[in-house]
Amino acid sequence: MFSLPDLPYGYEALEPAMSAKTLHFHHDKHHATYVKTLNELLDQEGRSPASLEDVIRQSAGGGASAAKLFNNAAQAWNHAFFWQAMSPHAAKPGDDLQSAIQSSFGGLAQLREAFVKEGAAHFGSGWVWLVADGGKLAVKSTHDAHDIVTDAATPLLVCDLWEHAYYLDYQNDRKAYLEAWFDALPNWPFAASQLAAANGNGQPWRFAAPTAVAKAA
Ligand code: MN3
Repeated sequence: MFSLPDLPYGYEALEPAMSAKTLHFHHDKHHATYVKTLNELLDQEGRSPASLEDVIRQSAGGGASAAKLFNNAAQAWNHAFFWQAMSPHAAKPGDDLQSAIQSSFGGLAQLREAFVKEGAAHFGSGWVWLVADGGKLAVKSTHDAHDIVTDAATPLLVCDLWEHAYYLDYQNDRKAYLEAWFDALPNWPFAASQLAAANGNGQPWRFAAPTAVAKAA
């Protein structure tokens, strides 16, 4: 079964951009429920997959019967990636990442503008991503649970656009949330390691492998 990953920092660590109250609800309730439901669905189907990425790929586009499994698997993955994509330590992109941002967007300010615009304009729930795709960086958004696992692109960063991610701190002002998020929270060293992996240096981040569950005979 898959485990709910711990936050890589304390609940207060991302304040004031993201409150401890938001993180408690978001991690301990929302993310936990996706992981719990995922494990229940896999148990019902008698499946013991090798990785969460396998579950996502196998259930993607699988019609109504696979949709619930896909949604919970993808949301388990997306939230774990989202926690990694944030850091309490404000930093600037390192040299390699900065030069990729420069060549793809013209600079960090232009990336910020594109990221905030894409996220603010995204209709309904979803995610806004910075990805590496075919040697270029790009900003894209996905709907609901949809992720980048089934995509050729490699995700570098993600910001959660579901209301549960920001409503306690920003009410309906998603744009203010995105601006504060981009200015304070991106984990640029993590994004740089994802970019290196996209370029063949090292492995991209993966969800922790499931632990075996002893089955009754
Ligand atoms: Mn969420």
